Amino acid sequence: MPLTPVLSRYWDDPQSWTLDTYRRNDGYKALDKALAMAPDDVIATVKDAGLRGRGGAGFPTGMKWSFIPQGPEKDGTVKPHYLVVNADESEPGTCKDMPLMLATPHALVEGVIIAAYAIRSSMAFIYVRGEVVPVLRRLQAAVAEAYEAGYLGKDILGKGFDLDLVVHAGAGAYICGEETALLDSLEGRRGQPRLRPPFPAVAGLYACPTVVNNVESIASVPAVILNGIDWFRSMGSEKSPGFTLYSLSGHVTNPGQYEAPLGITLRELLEYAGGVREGHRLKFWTPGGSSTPMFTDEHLDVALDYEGVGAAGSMLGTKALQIFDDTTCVVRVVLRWTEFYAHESCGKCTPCREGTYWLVQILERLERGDGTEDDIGKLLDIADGIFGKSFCALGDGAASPITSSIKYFRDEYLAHFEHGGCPFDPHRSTLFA
Ligand code: L3W
Ligand code: SF4
Repeated sequence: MPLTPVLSRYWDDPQSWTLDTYRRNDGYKALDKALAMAPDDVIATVKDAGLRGRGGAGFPTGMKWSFIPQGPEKDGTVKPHYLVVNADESEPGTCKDMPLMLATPHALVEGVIIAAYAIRSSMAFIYVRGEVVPVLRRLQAAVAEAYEAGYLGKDILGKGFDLDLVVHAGAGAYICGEETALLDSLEGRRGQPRLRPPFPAVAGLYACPTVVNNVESIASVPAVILNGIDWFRSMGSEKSPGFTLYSLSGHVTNPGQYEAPLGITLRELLEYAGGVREGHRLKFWTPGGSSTPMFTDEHLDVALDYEGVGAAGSMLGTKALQIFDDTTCVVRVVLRWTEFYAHESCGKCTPCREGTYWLVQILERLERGDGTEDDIGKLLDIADGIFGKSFCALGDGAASPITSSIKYFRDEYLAHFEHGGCPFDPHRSTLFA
């Protein structure tokens, strides 16, 4: 399957982040086209194209937009609508939105204006992870350029549409990538998930109808509007159409972003990326970041779309393909991920708050060689107590590496206490090396 650079096509252009370069590459032509359409027709185009959310869940973008109520509420009041871009990318392995915003921030800004027009919103926010200061600066500069050029503000391009766009820096909590925690944080409160339903489309920011979309989803909208439904559907599959960014990291010769139709396989992507690093073989990998159950070399030919990965027992997630070769201790990797989830757990619900703490304790003792065979059962019990019983998806994400690693690498867990420590430690046995 060939690569299909759309979002990443101009990333290597000099000054790719400036308005001048973006416009030279057809930037803001989609906005012209969209503003000549009725808002509902823009929604219908995105819906019929089949664009699905790129933030992890794959929810149909056009459908989400169509949930925004039109007209007055039952009591006759008209509430404002908000568009919020989730740019709080922080899942281990997930690294597509930051390069996109660094290289072509105007693709996101143009997508925001089109999406806001479609949902009849005159106020939009980009909630960006605060630690990534260069991205924040690029976005702020792009937004300032867009105001200057008349793409933002009052009466955009003389079409009578008004929009203000605020770039908001988060304070660096993974949980603020969960859409309702993000909204709480944006409102100035501590970022903790809210009960859903109501979904943000009904009661989101300041209890008003709100669309929350991922960066890549929104940045894909201009290309969909400009090139049309058939073009978008000429890539990918019936249920997972289009192109997307796959991020390859870890033990791969050329890590980076590879933009391809949905449904490409890891085997094909590895050919573009120069394969697993020389002299080693693939041991395990994640299809969509650390929250998605891991795969092994048995899954090299799984179609990397929502259906293919789901049928193979995982989730496409953020398409963050973390590659681990045969020198890697799976217990150590799972321990590191679990430490991340324990640290980032917001503490609101007991299964996740307590469960992730205990998972770390058990994994630590297994890793240093002080565990017992019972510990594997305990890990599975605790993961079972978290999965599907936590308040938000962070809990499920924390349980997934535990269950999937034990499913594929139980022997390696056993080896840790049979050999009194990590078999990959060069000072110990080299059983699995
Ligand atoms: C209105 C309904 N809206 C669903 C909306 C909902 C949301 C979207 C998807 O988690 C996953 C998670 C992570 N009326 C609706 C409705 N919606 N039903 O659709 O909702 P949902 O609940 O399926 O997922 P989610 O809460 O958005 C996202 C996984 O992604 N993930 C996370 C990666 C982390 C990052 C990052 O670092 N930035 O993306 C990776 O796999 O585990 O399963 O908008 O409102 N009836
Ligand atoms: Fe907070 Fe974890 Fe519960 Fe989510 S699952 S609400 S992060 S404690």
